[in-house]
Amino acid sequence: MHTVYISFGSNLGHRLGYLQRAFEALNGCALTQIEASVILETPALLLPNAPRDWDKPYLNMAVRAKTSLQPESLLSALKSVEEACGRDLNAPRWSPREIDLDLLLYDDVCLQSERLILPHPELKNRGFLLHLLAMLNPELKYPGTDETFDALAREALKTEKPWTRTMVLYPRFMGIVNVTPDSFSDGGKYLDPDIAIAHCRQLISDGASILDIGAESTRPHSEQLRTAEDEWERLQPVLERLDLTQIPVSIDTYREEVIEKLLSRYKIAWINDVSGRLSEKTLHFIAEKGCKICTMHSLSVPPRKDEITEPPLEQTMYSWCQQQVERLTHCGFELKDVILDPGIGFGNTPYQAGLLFKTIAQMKHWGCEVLLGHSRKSCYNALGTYEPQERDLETVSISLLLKNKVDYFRVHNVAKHQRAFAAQQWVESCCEC
Ligand code: A4P
Ligand code: MG
Repeated sequence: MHTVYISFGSNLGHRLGYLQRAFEALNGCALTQIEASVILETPALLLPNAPRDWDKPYLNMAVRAKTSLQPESLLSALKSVEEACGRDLNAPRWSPREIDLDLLLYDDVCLQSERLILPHPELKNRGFLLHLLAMLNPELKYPGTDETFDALAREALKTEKPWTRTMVLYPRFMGIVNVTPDSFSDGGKYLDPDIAIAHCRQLISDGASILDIGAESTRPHSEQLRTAEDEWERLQPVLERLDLTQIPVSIDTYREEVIEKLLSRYKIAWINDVSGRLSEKTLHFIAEKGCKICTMHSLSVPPRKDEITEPPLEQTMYSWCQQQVERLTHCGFELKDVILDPGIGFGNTPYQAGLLFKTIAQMKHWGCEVLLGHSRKSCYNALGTYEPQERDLETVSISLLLKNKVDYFRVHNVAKHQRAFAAQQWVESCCEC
């Protein structure tokens, strides 16, 4: 087996989504024991006289991995993943791209063939690449020399540091967009469609993998919208202005009329059903449209204090998952298109939330993905008397604790999550190998 370092770059479309897609295509196929660095956002390096609209910031990342492929075969594997991700391999040099995969190092091989140069010829000219490799292994030596990446990165970055923030590839964050007057933490802030759109763009730029747009608050005691028409009137102006081919969007709704209209007109990635009780007809329709379903455990919507799951909670959740999986697969969903959500604060007490956090890993047993919606919830009142918008610290710390047990964290503050996860990822991926 050979040790390789590969750089990933994207500056077109949903950049984080492309990095994730390429990573998944390589993991377990061309590459094994793959470890990702943090992701940096860097200004585009351009050739002189490049068109101005090529000046789009990149997300750049490096991975360390093992491979049994020879260098040229590995290069071919990288090229086919680029193509599968939609990159036009004939586009001009250094033009914006969905994904760029470059082989930086292959053991300590130095070679120059018609197709391949090792180490990558630009490696020493790119401060951000030296920095990423130094973060993965400061003691690694540039092939054929005694120079460490620690020394190379320090020298290259003496005068400038071309990035301002970092993020991580995983877990995935679902950014919350409440187009409502009365949501518990940000009600009224994004009711204006233009402000809602700006918030959507900000969440994607902060590192969200998907947005969850909702037009009706389901906080305790919230007033439910009177008609599907009211809900539609809030959703439509936002959806009209978003480029849904670039941004994966989930809609938080359980009104069947709204779902019917939505999926007939727009490319929606998920329906987020907090009732968990859609009719079979609607479920069949969602599955036929190739849309995923997120189903949440809830005894009532909005949650009522007197409707609480009786002990034992674990047994209730087990039976509910079993029943949902049976029903949803019967209605045409594949398990990969079902996301289970325990519904923190819906039919469970703050004390039971503790148990749900502790046992959520068991939900993975069903072969579906798992989503946790714990952001700023009132269960954190068990720890203090903070206003909802002050509960990000508690939210982030629970997310960190559960990062290997949950696929999606549905959160208000994606930027703070990315900062915290990047710090952990740096240390976890750093080693001397
Ligand atoms: N090739 C030779 N050696 C290698 C290698 N070690 N790894 C040949 C990968 N490819 C190698 O590359 C063109 C040809 O180089 C390949 O077909 C292969 O036979 P490409 O990736 O298809 O095209 P490219 O990316 O446009 O060209 P190149 O020369 O690889 O450019 P770079 O170095 O990838 O630069 N700004 C920021 N902030 N972040 C970036 O990641 N990237 C670029 C592209 C420009 N500006 C950037 C960034
Ligand atoms: Mg390249």
